[in-house]
Amino acid sequence: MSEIIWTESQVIEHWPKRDPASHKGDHGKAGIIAGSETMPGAAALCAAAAVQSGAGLTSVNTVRSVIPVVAAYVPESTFYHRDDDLNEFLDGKDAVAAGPGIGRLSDDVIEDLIANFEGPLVIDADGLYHLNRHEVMIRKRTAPLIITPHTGEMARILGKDIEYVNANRSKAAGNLAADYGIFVVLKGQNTIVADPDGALWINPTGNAGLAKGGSGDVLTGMILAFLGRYKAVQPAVSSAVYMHGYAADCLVKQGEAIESVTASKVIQSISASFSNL
Ligand code: B4P
Ligand code: MG
Repeated sequence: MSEIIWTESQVIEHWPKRDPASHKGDHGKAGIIAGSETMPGAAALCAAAAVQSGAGLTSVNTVRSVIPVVAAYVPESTFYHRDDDLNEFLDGKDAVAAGPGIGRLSDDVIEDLIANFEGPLVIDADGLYHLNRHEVMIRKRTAPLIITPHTGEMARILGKDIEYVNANRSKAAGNLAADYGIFVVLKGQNTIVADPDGALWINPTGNAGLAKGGSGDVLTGMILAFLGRYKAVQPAVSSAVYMHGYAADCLVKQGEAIESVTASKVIQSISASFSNL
């Protein structure tokens, strides 16, 4: 399997310019299925990251009690209630991300998305918990599927232990991507993006300040926004991973203590890091 570092010059080369005459529909209609009563922040962070990363329209599908929390943090979002018709929510979406903070009992929605959503679909966090149940449907799916496990989640998907994944990161990501025909984002230091053809793209940015709850939700929102703005999946995903790490690196360079990096601060750093490129 070839391993290629996704560098700053590749991020710049693939960066989608914002046409001066464009309207919001040109920059991606992003759908987020996230949050639950005990995890409202996951939906808020994911939505804020998508908006900051340039998504044209960001809609959040969540439970009733979470809507005011997200609306206060991200007033640019629109909302759908989790119990309403999923097809109505999916209508017109260019890309969808599902999983952050939804709870492990919400597997029906993941099954429905894999079977029925015809655009790029990102599955993260709790959405990955029962992924293996959907193996047959994943193999049948023709639209892109991107999964974003951390080491612990990857170990569960593979039915191996964490030590195995740590010792075999490239092989684990590459084989799963090629076997299922999906994109696998294996997170951690030097996150790996494996594409369905078996190519591996290694991320050089990021720091241990990201090893804190909420960082993964931010990454999911960034990947979602980039998918809505790019034509090809791999450059979108690799560039989002790069900019997520780069935003955290910018914070530390500007004097933020590594211990004090937070997901909210990474979101605030997205704008300056885009301008730096
Ligand atoms: P969860 O409820 O799954 O919470 P989380 O996913 O860990 O939070 P979050 O979504 O913010 O972070 P994520 O890793 O997705 O935790 C449940 C359980 O899983 C916990 O018990 C936890 O200890 C365990 N667990 C979590 N991660 C584990 C791991 N790696 N190995 C074993 N067990 C684990 O996203 C974090 C983001 O930050 C990613 O983009 C990642 O690439 C980046 N990042 C993290 N550390 C980095 C580093 N050192 N350098 C560069 N980037 C880093
Ligand atoms: Mg996570």
